[in-house]
Amino acid sequence: MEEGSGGEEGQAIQELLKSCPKTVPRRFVQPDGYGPRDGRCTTLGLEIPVIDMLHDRSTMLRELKEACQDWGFFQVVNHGVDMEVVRNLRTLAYEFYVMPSEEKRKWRRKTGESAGYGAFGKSSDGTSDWVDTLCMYLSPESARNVETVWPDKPELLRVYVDEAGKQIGAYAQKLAADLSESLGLPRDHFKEVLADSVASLRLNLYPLCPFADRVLGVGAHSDMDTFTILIEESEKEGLEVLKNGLWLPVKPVRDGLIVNIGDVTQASSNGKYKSQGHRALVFEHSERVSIVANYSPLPGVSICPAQELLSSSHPAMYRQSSYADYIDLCQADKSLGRDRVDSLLC
Ligand SMILES: O=C(O)CCC(=O)C(=O)O
Ligand SMILES: [Fe+2]
Repeated sequence: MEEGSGGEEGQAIQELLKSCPKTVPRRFVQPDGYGPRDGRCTTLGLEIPVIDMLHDRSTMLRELKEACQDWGFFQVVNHGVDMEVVRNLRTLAYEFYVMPSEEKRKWRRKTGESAGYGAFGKSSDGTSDWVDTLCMYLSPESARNVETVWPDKPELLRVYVDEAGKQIGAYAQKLAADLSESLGLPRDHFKEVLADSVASLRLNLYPLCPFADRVLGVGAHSDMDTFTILIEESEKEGLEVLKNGLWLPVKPVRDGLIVNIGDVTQASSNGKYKSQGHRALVFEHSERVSIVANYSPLPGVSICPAQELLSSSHPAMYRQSSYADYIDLCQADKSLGRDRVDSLLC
């Protein structure tokens, strides 16, 4: 997903719906062959792996490694995040999204920024996404934008964003260490990549969509970050993962977290772990709110394959780049789409 822009593209989807459009605005229409009905996987029984944190450590690490190599996506249960907090946050997100437009617009995303409220503008392939978002920075301390973009209504929203951010953040720390260990790296390897990491929490509302067969909530993309933790509504579909060239629906397990590996981890692991393409569908009769926590390095941090993974038979596949340069590269060339980490190939 790319940051929003002003004008029509910046108009919230909820606002657009108020004019009861009879036809779908062109900017949302997916190109031929890339629509929500195209390339869907109908193979019954194939599901992204589920990792149970209560399994014994060596089993859990092996399962983690296989999930990251084969899928780049997995669900986690018994993760330690208090799901009551998450449920309350989601309720507050729905309450925010039904507030009057003037109230929501106080927190709107400014041109060129990723934090704040509004439509997300263009997806990586240049088509607009059918999603309204509220994005808030949790860390580092200097990036926390509580006064400017964390809404003060509904009353408890800030409290729950903060608490959910802490809870999900605690699991993110464990995940970073486990990812390192599963690759045979020192447990603090990803901690170094993530040192004082940039963490954001995004509340994505996918409003009802009268044109659900032609548009996407989020177009096909990979995440540029180190990893993303997603919390979907229990058992509500919408998220799809690219598997063997086809789109496979994810069925969120009750009280689970969904993790996806980002481009930074693909580069750090020298291509062992996959930053997999994914997208989100929308529906005519069902809206949903997903909670998305992105963890990325600070802009100046260098991303490159870990030295420990390199040898004469395993030379570096990716060149070194600062994270800021990588983001600039991706934003300058939208055609990179979901394989944009390939732009760092040696
Ligand atoms: O909300 C979802 O289900 C997916 C969102 C996503 O992929 C993203 O925001 O990067
Ligand atoms: Fe994503």
